[in-house]
Amino acid sequence: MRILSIQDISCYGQCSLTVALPILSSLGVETAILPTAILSTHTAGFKGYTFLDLQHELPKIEAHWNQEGIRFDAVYTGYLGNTDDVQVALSIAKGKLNRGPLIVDPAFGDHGKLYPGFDKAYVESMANLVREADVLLPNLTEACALLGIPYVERPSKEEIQEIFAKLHLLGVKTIVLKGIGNNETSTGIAVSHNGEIQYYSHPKLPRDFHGTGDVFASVFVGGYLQGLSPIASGTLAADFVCDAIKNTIDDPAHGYGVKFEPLLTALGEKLISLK
Ligand code: PXL
Repeated sequence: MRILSIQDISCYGQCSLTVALPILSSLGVETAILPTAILSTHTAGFKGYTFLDLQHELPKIEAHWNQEGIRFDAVYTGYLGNTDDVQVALSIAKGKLNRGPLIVDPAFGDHGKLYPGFDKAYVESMANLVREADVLLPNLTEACALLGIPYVERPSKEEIQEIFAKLHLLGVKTIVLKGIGNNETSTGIAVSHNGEIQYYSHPKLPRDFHGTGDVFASVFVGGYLQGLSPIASGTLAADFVCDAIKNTIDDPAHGYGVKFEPLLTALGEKLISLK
């Protein structure tokens, strides 16, 4: 199992590739990277971050890999940076390098808002990538934005079914929707796969952290590519995010991400017990 993850590198701040690499390694998945941009930090809660766009480098890396006959068993994309980066990622993910599924975490917004620097054009370019995806991992903000419908914070079961139906019409086979059943004390996921919708809910912890979407996506990708079903992969990922938040919640100095590292050995063992 050798995959390619296409995302930015946020040098400091526990998100995107600095989260994906340790998690996927601990789940036994060899992961090559294609960084779309290098930022000094992530864009939430830091001011004056730097941003170096690497889009022009990516086709050169792709050409070299093709010359070497390198192939991947899946591509997993996350935060990409700008519309051109999405275009380049799309052409690479659908090109010769990838002989497996494309797993897309849209990673452009949360809580009804787009992340800084993103606009309607970015969402539309991400919709083009989503049309090619086999597995999609949106939160409710991203699902609604991709469909061009108003954000619903607490959708009914009927509204969830409608969101899934419309996303499937774009061409996606498997969808894991995050932030479902959200209330004061619990939250969860809904998974739509093979004509069936399954739910998993878990306690909601009283503090929000940045980067948990990337932690979720990375654990999901590792579990899924190691043979777990979509709902089992989503459950593994949701439980891991909860454990990582519990491990961080009492540390007031640690607000930029979650302290997931001490939990990685147990995560690897849990995957083995589930296989
Ligand atoms: O966690 C997603 C993410 C990744 N990379 C960068 C970000 C964010 C979310 O804001 O800013 C640079």
